[in-house]
Amino acid sequence: MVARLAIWSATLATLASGLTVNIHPSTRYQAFDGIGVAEAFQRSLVLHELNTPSQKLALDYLFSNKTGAGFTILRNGLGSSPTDPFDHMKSIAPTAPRSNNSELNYIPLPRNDEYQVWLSHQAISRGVTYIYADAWSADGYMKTTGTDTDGGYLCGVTNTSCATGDWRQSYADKIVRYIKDYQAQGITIDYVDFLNEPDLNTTYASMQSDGQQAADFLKILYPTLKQAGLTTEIACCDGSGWEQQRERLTGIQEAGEEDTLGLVTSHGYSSPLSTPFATDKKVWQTEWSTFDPINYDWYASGSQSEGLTWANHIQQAFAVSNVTGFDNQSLLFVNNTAEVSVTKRLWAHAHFGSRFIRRGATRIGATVTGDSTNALNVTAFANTDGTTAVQVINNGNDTETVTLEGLAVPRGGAGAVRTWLTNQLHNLTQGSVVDNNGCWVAEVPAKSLLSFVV
Ligand SMILES: *[C@@H]1O[C@H](CO)[C@@H](O)[C@H](O)[C@H]1NC(C)=O
Ligand SMILES: *[C@@H]1O[C@H](CO)[C@@H](O)[C@H](O)[C@H]1NC(C)=O
Ligand SMILES: *[C@@H]1O[C@H](CO)[C@@H](O)[C@H](O)[C@H]1NC(C)=O
Ligand SMILES: *[C@@H]1O[C@H](CO)[C@@H](O)[C@H](O)[C@H]1NC(C)=O
Ligand SMILES: *[C@@H]1O[C@H](CO)[C@@H](O)[C@H](O)[C@H]1NC(C)=O
Ligand SMILES: *[C@@H]1O[C@H](CO)[C@@H](O)[C@H](O)[C@H]1NC(C)=O
Ligand SMILES: *[C@@H]1O[C@H](CO)[C@@H](O)[C@H](O)[C@H]1NC(C)=O
Ligand SMILES: *[C@@H]1O[C@H](CO)[C@@H](O)[C@H](O)[C@H]1NC(C)=O
Ligand SMILES: *[C@@H]1O[C@H](CO)[C@@H](O)[C@H](O)[C@H]1NC(C)=O
Ligand SMILES: CC(=O)N[C@H]1CO[C@H](CO)[C@@H](O)[C@@H]1O
Repeated sequence: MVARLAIWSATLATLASGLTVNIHPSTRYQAFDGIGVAEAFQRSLVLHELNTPSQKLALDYLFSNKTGAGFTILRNGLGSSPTDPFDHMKSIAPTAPRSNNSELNYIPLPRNDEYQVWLSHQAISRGVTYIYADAWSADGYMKTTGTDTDGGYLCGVTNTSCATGDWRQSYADKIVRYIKDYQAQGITIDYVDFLNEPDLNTTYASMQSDGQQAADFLKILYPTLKQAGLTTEIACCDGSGWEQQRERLTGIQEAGEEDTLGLVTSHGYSSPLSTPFATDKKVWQTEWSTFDPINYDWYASGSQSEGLTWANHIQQAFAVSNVTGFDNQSLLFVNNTAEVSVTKRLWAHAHFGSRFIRRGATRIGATVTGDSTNALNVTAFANTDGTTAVQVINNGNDTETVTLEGLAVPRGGAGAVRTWLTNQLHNLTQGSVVDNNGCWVAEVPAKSLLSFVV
């Protein structure tokens, strides 16, 4: 008895010096749509070529809400290339029609799409809720340059003058056809973007556009989608960085076309995510990565490609930049038809995936008290089923004893509170909390991400 008391008071002494994470359920922020992954550029084919057990493993790593990251958004590529060598994405209208007034020369869904259709079904069967189709460019014959690669502009938008005329309606018709082709395969495309990194001119498929020029096409695309009876909403513009996207969104707003958008999309390469965009539209970060060699570390030197770095990027995207979705890093590597390995980044994403946070959840207030120089960063999301997921990142060098306060005691008491830990040694390892008079206490090791699920 005496011995037990001694242990108990020692525990309390440790607790008293710890930090408190305060959850404020009535402080409600943006809705949560999910986290996502892109398998454009024939990456779906790579997954398809895996042998059966490895394929199941890879798909489960990405999409399973029981054993994987629980991604619920899939970003597919909408092809613009005339042919499909290497990773090129072939168009459904690869050869030029007689003129901009003629119907396009449609072909059945090319190879890249066949595998994207397959992957979309695999993803949906594992709980994916959003399919996002993104075009890197219009077809070459619709552009000022005559090719889908190396930048150039869509004929018909501001500051273009093409001998072949205005191709905006043709491009809009092609997008409608593409959505209907997927529909015929049982796949609803929820969002479509007609641009990718329109601030860049690259050697692969690329099409440039500023906000005014995007607005010039939105004027045509929006009514064309409506007339076709499609519920697919328009996303724009997958700017290569947050500020490049902000500039394009501002241009669209100034041109009076913001209402045509269902979603604002940005990448994180050219400039990282920062203050929110001035919009009531939902915002997704749809591509951001490093091009470093494969890095399986969670934390070694704090480099850009480590898991902990990405855990912070994801958390800050939701907490600071007001996104409702966050897509893709180099998460999973396929070496040959049998070998699949995942990086720690996958487990960083998993803390924000559908195992813990479901579509329709709302981000709620979460603050840390106890020591103003603490190294914790926290976020919290309330699910519609009454559960709450709290993500605590300890960027510091010391283990922190963290008390969670502010949430109603769930049925089952502390036993209904679970923790999940990821760091250099752990990949989402399940644990439990100590009940301290209705407050729940857990240790968060240095350089770790711990989720509480209440
Ligand atoms: C988990 O995935 C299954 C499909 O495998 C889906 O039916 C279910 O709704 C998902 N659950 C959550 C909570 O997302
Ligand atoms: C895009 O870059 C290529 C290669 O540098 C260049 O030849 C071309 O003129 C550029 N296109 C535009 C529209 O700036
Ligand atoms: C069109 O060109 C004019 C003159 O070069 C330039 O001032 C304007 O910014 C351009 N507009 C767009 C939308 O590119
Ligand atoms: C074809 O281009 C011409 C010249 O720009 C334009 O007047 C016409 O409306 C375009 N056709 C279609 C179907 O958009
Ligand atoms: C955050 O985004 C939502 C839409 O998802 C919007 O209604 C809200 O005003 C935004 N908040 C801020 C601070 O920008
Ligand atoms: C994370 O913590 C750092 C240091 O306390 C702070 O500067 C930053 O704003 C925090 N980020 C979030 C998302 O809370
Ligand atoms: C990829 O597979 C080859 C042959 O099976 C092997 O030699 C190589 O080490 C593997 N590379 C990685 C990064 O796993
Ligand atoms: C955790 O995942 C990494 C790859 O990200 C793997 O190398 C390691 O063996 C896994 N550890 C455990 C304990 O499962
Ligand atoms: C952690 O340790 C490193 C190296 O000793 C130091 O540079 C860094 O400031 C420490 N971080 C914190 C949050 O104390
Ligand atoms: C741009 C990028 O990083 N894309 C990657 C997204 O994640 C999938 C799965 O790990 C990779 O195949 C893509 O290359």
